[in-house]
Amino acid sequence: MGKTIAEKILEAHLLSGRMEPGQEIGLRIDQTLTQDATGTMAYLEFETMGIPRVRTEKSVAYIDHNTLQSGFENADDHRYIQSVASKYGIYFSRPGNGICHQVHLERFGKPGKTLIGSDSHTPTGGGLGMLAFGAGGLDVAVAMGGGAYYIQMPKMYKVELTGRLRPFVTAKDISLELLRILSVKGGVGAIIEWGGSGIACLSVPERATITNMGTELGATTSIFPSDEVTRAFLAAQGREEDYVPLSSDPDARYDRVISIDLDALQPMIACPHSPDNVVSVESLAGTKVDQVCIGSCTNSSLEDLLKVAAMLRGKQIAPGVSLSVSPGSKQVLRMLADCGALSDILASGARLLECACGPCIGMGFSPNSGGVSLRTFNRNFLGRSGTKDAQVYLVSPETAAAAALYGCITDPRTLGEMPPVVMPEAFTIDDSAILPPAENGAAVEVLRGPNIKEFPQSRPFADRLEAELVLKVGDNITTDHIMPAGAKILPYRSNIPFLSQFCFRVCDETFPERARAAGDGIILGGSNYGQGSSREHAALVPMYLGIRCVIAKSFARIHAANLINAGILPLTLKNETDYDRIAQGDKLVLTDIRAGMASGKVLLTDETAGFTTELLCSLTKRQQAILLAGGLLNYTKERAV
Ligand code: MIC
Ligand code: SF4
Repeated sequence: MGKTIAEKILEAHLLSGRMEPGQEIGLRIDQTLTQDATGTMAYLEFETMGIPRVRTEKSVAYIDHNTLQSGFENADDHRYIQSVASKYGIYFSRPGNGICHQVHLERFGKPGKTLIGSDSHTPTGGGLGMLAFGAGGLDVAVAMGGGAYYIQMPKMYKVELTGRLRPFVTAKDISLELLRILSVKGGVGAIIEWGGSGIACLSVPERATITNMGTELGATTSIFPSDEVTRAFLAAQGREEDYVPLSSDPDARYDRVISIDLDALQPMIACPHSPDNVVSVESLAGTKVDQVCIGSCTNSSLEDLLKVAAMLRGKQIAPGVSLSVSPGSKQVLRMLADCGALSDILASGARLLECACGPCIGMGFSPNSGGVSLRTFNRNFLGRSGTKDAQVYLVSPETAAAAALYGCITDPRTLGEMPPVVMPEAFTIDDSAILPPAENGAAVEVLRGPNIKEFPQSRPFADRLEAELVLKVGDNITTDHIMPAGAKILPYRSNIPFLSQFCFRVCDETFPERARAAGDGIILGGSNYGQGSSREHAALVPMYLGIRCVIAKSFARIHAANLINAGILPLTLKNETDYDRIAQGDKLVLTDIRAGMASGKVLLTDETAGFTTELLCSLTKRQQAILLAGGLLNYTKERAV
């Protein structure tokens, strides 16, 4: 039988397991990436493994999230990561060099290779034909040490594009349209392959916008074929030798096929507070806008910003709008400067921000109270911008530029002709901000600052757990609810005790205190619990606060893995109606946990409500052993001796 692109790459990297849906498979990982907000933890974990040098083909440490330095914390963390990278054989991309996914695409990504990154948007690499996964920091640490990366064999979905994008309709609109069709849960358990005649008109950065936002669908990853478009991109980056062609077989089998007709597509917009809350831009035209932000790993390529510059050229932004532009990389910024497009952007009244995540993760540029912000980003979760009552919408760079000019949501197609944009034949190559590791790592001293606190210790599982249900939450809880980010909190990503004060505060201000007071605790969630970021802090911090188990209708993939790695037991409701019977504050008892882990069913007694019910526990043998050892770090250490 024919194979999909993903199946071909999986097969070539298979270390264990059978490639049958739902089975756990172990994969050899060629490349890893980290960013600073998850990187400090990943490197602390790597250090405890006692491995002298990474065993991957290429590992890169980026600094792009925590770049505001309003105290010693971020600066110390940057210095720690730089020294650790140099010691253990990891390339170091300096702050200011750009957003990890954009730089990785430009300088390191290779078709046919596997990549895992401690950031949920690592699937951006799928735009180049890589099989790229977001993962928790501990999984990345293990892969750097040469260990396998485990996933459940996903289903295969295909999105067939026909026709051509019309002027002012973009790759971002394709992503938003798919989110409208599938929702933030629609890609769970699947790899999405993109194909059809319509992909020929999409450049690699446009494809990367689409694979980037596959994360918002909950997909395991997304991938495009590697074709002449890929070759041309790699050649323009001076890396044509990295090109290999990749396509699916004509008789490859897909579990689901979705078609999108590009000729009929129009500009789309995701409304507050979820990326799948999508309508047409046209339907919201005239809504007043206070702020527009262009950038993030979704839409900060040279091509995106040349289009924005062309639309802004010779014009002024509306007086009521504040516009920020954050180029995705130093390469993008230098090329904008060299061709004069930067000048067009600045002359329009835009504010230029660093080549970093910036406002996307609430690091500056928070909207005014109740403000309407249009962003070219991928997430508009409640509170993520740093202003809890802000109304954040997600759009394409073209729709963003149109809103900045007119001060209200504007369908860019009403602006007349799209000014022509010509992409240069070759990109400017300047890798001076990517520092190679030391030849002799043993001689490098790792530099630590006082903000780096100890990794919290999790405990092995006993057979019985008596605990209070300390929090009950609804569907689609994101990691931004569990462990918020933003300028005030993000500098403390290596300080779990400090972070713990902010856990779940978007939902319930009293949670951290109540959880601590309760001792052992349990959380009850709805469906798709833990969607969003790969931050393992959303598991480590609850673990630090005493959470031993999370019960939900269903879990997001990376978060479920992070819970297990942190030694927290994820259980799913067998009868969804039990959700309504269990109340916050109830005393819960789980019995025969060990046997239940093996049989797939754990008994729960709600002593307060007075009933007993069965919960599902779908753990592989490896995951059971991790939980019984008290988390992946303990498990890895136990096996090393
Ligand atoms: C995000 O977009 O939420 C982040 C910040 O990039 C996270 C990683 C993190 O929390 O550090 C992600 O997507 O994984
Ligand atoms: Fe950075 Fe935002 Fe991309 Fe996350 S989604 S990596 S915060 S730009």
